[in-house]
Amino acid sequence: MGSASEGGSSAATGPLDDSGDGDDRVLALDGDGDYVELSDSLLPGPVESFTVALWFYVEWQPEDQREILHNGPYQELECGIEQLDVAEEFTVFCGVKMDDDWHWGRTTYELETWTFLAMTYDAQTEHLRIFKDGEVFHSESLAGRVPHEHDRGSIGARVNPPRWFFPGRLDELSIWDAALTETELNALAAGQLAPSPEASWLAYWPFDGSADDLSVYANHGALRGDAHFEDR
Ligand SMILES: [Ca+2]
Ligand SMILES: [Ca+2]
Repeated sequence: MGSASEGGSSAATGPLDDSGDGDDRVLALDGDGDYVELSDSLLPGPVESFTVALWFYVEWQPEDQREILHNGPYQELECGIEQLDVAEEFTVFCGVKMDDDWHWGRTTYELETWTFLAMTYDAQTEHLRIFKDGEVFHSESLAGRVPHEHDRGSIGARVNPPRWFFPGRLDELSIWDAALTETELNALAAGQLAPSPEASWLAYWPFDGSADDLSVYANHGALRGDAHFEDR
């Protein structure tokens, strides 16, 4: 996967429209007061295993940390971007807090490039893995409990008070009740993975003109600031 795989691969081309209606749009955030406030937690209840997956595109990297998604302060789950030093090392990170300890993965990303990010936790194998464009950049043996306290989730900022606004575009944010395999993640990146008996949506925000969650949990988002939708 990644930029080396051209021709038919999705990772090099960005989010794909799997609805067939030609109406694939993306959430556009200007990095100044724009975000999506969810009506409920990112994880709707107790889960053993999970996957969080999304496409992101950064317009410009601020000097401070900015959020892709966040849940807290009790059910802590977070992905974001951060400039580590003046060497223009732009990084993307994801983490989950389990049994009171944060577990993080971090890697570099390219500006103005659609990038597919995924974090999986498999309770059977006790393994946390984080992927960029289908490649693992963090792998950790981890036994513990995924937090499930009720909490307010947000996309593109941290809330209470709103801050750390994401400067770019987000698309196809999905959360699953299983740890997707690499094959499944590649299919998801290609817009070809649908919920099944093995893996179901805990949430799905396609951002095709609204911040509605198309899963049965209906954790709909409200647009704040100038958040809007653009063609991919
Ligand atoms: Ca979309
Ligand atoms: Ca704004």
